[in-house]
Amino acid sequence: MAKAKGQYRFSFGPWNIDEGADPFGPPVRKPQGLAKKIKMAKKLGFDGVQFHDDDAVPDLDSKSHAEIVKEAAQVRRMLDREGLKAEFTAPRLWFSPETIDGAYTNNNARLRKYAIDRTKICIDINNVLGGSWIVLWLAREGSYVRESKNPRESVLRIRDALDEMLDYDPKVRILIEPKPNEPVDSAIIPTLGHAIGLSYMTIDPDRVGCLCETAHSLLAGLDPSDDMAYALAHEKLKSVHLNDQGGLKFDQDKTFGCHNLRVAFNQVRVLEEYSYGRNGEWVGLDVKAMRTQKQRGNTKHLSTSRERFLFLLEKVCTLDKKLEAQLIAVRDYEELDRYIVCHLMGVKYSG
Ligand code: 3MF
Ligand code: MG
Repeated sequence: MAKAKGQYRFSFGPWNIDEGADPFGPPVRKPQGLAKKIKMAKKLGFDGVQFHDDDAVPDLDSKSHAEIVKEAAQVRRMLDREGLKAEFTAPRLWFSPETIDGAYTNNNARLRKYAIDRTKICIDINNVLGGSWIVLWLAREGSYVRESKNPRESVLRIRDALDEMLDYDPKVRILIEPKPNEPVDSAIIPTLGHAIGLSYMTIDPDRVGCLCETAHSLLAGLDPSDDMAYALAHEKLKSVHLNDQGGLKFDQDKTFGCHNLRVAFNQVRVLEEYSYGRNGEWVGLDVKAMRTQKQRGNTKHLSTSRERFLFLLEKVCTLDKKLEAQLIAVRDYEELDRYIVCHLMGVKYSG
């Protein structure tokens, strides 16, 4: 049964309001603190915030466990005051000197231990924040030089790391956010299919799901709505990072639907058709403002992405399903295509 419209809850992370730096140039906008970003969320129509462990507790490697818990509790109070919820916390395992050559797949045992210890702290922070899951974007679990890492061993090391997390906290739920490349040339877990396969290798597959990001599927040459459908068929689609991407380039994190409205429509459609959100799943928007954007309007990409999701939801709900079924029954897919495009463009369709 289709879910009533307007019941979606939206979330984003503090990194989605940024200063516009890129590998070729410095920041162009003023930084805004976490407290300010949390305050802005509600006004922008969002109900949830996503975190990296060190978004909630900056410089956490230099702090005691008690200090970490105390600071996380302060962030929890900020959220409570605004009527917001934490969606998830993700360990930032790609920034420190310890994770230059990867986290769970690092060739050095001492550095692999750093990654596990840091993840356990992230789980503790998430519990204080009240987040539903932890998210693993396996940023540096891969190689630049094929021979530098054992790819089979790496899969088993990531599995062992997942098992250790599941064992550490019997309630923790883990989502894998796969991405085929960037920053590494070649990722060990590049797609949702890999992530789901890996989940079944763990000691508790029911607590391991996935997060599908539009741009990451596109970078793997896949259709994001098909990827979502695949994860839905496994009952493992627990979060999404909607955005857009102009083909096989760097990860652009463009405003949802700005590049390919039809691909965006099909993502909204598959989520709506299978009642995504009914069990507390959020619609996350992992979008970035263009570097050209001035300070004013530095959150427009967030409100526009949300607005576009809702416009497309309207298109999903007003699609003539009977006509669609008739055209499928007679195998007139040319006509089906014509109808869908008329519908999306808002022009009158005459059969
Ligand atoms: C990279 C990403 C990341 C993750 C984030 C939370 C910085 O391409 O998409 O954003 O979404 O780390 O898992
Ligand atoms: Mg993402």
